[in-house]
Amino acid sequence: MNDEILLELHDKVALIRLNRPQVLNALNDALMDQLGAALDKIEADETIGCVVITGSEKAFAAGADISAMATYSYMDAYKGDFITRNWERLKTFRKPVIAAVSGVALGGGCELAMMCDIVFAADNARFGQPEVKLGTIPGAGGTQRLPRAVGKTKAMDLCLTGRLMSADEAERAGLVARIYPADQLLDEAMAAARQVASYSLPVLMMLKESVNRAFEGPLNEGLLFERRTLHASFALADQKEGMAAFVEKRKPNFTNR
Ligand code: DAK
Repeated sequence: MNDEILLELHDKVALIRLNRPQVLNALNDALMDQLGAALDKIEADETIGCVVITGSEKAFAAGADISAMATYSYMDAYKGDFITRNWERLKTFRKPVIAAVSGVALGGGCELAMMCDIVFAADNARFGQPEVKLGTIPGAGGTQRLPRAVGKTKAMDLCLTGRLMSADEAERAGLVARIYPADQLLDEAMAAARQVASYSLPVLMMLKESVNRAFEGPLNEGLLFERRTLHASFALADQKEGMAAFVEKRKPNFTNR
């Protein structure tokens, strides 16, 4: 089997590189299977606190592999649970994930970036949902996550025209958290991931779960979930340690308990 992704462990940070450069990291079943397997491994590894997913300088991912799906029938896609079964793994992954996007993030590539928790972009990055040009629609969350990220009118503009959006526009619209020169992007994403991973892992997981509630339910339910999760955090040894360290003017030593 080819290495459709490359997994590197750097202390508390896992770096996943999408690795199909000959097709601009177009996403096929094998790549998504390997991504899911890597996420399983990282989830089970207590020492890892944050993940960075990146592509090449030219492409984060140019979308689902068009040649692989071009001749699919409805039944092939439906019965095979096309892409869905292996894409869902990222959605259920509980540790923080940073997408470091350089070059194109189109179609499924943009959808993959949006499934991550934070998106950093290189100044050469371009985002889009050009499926309309292929006679189909975004199918891995694009019609749902893009409006939540950039608002309805810009999401409609991007999906209905298939045009691409620059890193600057994506940052202004709220899809991208930070922009860096392309040659600094990965270093900056790894530095942010190291910072995140230095905190208590159960707190990071609680935080991620709570922020995600903002996208998945009504405000009152989200606020209640947040409040109860805050209360639960007071059961953690890491909460005692974090607050004691502040009072004693020293660095906290979190134990993920
Ligand atoms: N699939 C397969 N191959 C691709 C590809 C893709 N998405 N994108 C690029 N490639 C290949 C090209 O065919 C070319 O291969 P060779 O000709 O060298 O063999 C190689 O990568 C380099 O591409 P170009 O020569 O085109 O490079 P350029 O710099 O000229 O252009 C480009 C870069 C990104 C503008 C262009 O390649 C492009 O427009 N690519 C297609 C972008 C696109 O339409 N993406 C959306 C794909 S549809 C689902 C979930 C998700 C999806 C579907 C279903 N379910 C849950 C059911 C997602 C759908 C999509 O993403």
